[in-house]
Amino acid sequence: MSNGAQALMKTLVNAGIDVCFTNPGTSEMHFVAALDGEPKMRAVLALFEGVATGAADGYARMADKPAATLLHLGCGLGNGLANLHNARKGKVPVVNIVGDHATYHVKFDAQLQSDIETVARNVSPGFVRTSQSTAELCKDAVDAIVAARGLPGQVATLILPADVSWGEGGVPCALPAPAAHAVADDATVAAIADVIRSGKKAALLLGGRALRETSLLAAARLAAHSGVKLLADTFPTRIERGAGLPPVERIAYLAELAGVQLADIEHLILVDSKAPVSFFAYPGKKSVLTPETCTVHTLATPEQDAAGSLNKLVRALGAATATPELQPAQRPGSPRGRLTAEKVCKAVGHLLPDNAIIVDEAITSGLMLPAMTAGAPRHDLITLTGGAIGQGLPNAIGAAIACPDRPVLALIGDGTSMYTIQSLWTMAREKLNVTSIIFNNASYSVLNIELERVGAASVGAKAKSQLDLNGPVLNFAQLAQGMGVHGVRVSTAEDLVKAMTYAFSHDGPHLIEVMVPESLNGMKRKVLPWVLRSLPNLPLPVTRALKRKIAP
Ligand SMILES: Cc1ncc(C[n+]2csc(CCOP(=O)(O)OP(=O)(O)O)c2C)c(N)n1
Ligand SMILES: [Mg+2]
Repeated sequence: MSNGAQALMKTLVNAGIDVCFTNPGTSEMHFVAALDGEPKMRAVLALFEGVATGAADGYARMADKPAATLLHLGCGLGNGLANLHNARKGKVPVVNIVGDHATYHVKFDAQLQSDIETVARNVSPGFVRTSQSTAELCKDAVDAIVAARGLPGQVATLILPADVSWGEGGVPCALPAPAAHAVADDATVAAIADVIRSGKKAALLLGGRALRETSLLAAARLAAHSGVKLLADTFPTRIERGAGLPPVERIAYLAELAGVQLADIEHLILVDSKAPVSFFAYPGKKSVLTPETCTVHTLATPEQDAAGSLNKLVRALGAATATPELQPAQRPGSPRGRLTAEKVCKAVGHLLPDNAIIVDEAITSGLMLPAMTAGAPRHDLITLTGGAIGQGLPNAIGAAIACPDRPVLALIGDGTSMYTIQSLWTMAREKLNVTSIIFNNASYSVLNIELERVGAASVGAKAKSQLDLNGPVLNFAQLAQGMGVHGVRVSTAEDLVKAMTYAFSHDGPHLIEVMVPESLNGMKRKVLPWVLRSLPNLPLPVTRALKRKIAP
């Protein structure tokens, strides 16, 4: 005879969910106790819920299946919200198990009583359920897992009252076979094939799963055969790139630069993506980034099989034998001298190990990363899908657990790293092969740029100090050591190369704090808004050259 928690544990493991990122409390104690009876479940403690949820996100991006989180009531779930938001935007499957008070205790409005479902709905609109009985619990769990791992993936939240968890009579349930995913129908493929044949300027915008190898190769065949341009979402959930894979240009973060990329596109064909809009609204600027003359088509929705749909289009156009353009292997040389963010990106391109996973939350310090790593050995790149910072370090935990044989390199801004810095402790405890590079520019640098761009009237000392991390300057090498992670601080390219070489050849987590000036400071920061404003009035070749300079 099992209690609810034991049966739930079996159900999860039988469904292939064998990692759970936890931050438990009293209402989750039976679930915690059930861990001992289930050797197949790996439980990973995080010291803040945002670490647990971000780790589950990073895990699923790399494992292509969900992990579970174990969170403590509404407040624990709320602490984990930002990274669940990023998972939702990235269409990443996550199964939240949120403990709750016993059903009969709710009416007393005890200290931790809160409306969990309302918190959950924000990030798991497709599945929120409070399980009502031990007998039904595992059926509820199966429904949550099915919801999470469908296409598109989503965050599913199962709320587990303590008495449902400790009650006897739990019955493990099995998962139904996964549903087959539809490919684009014949009419859609024929219509898009006609658009491409028309000779008008067309681009494929690839997002979601369309940024994996099979889809990329199909898209590159279409590009080689018919001249369609390949574009990728600004912030991919996971993109496979590097030497031997088709290169794809990502839509720029800065709306003005995205405008340059899309200026002459007459037909934009979406593949598991959506028509691009600017990250924020700015006074007097458009939200929609496609030109008014551009028609948007959908080859495959996020519910559909992107690779299957692309290959169907390849066949329709007779492009199956076209030779896709592949990125040649090429690395930048070793950087020298006083560090800048660009030199750090150069060192990454110079040294990136084979088959690495890069987590990019470097914000302004990562501007040169795509160009510097374009021809590096094949790797996966994970990015900040939902714009809620504090994702990178937790994602690195999840990626390292999903892929224990692959090196993980997390490139993180100093500001963003502090949202979920507790990640370092979990990395140490789990002995994960993660190298974190923290860009210490002592600033929320990007917000200085945004301050200029939104056209805020006058900017005084009090305003500026809200974006400044200069007093006291954080010491990340020491923070790392305090959490059991080997940490060093470097200021020169030579020391960085040494530290990276050491980190890549020694197991366990490493942190390298790079002391860098802001990428866009002084003159560059002053000129940028002016350059961006003038782009629409310049000839296209000039704007393209400027785009390459600012964000290659
Ligand atoms: C959850 C959340 N809080 C706040 C912000 C606003 N925000 C965006 S970037 C940023 C600072 C990033 O600073 P840092 O990581 O140091 O990168 P830098 O700009 O210096 O390159 C902040 C506070 C956000 N995007 N998400
Ligand atoms: Mg910074």
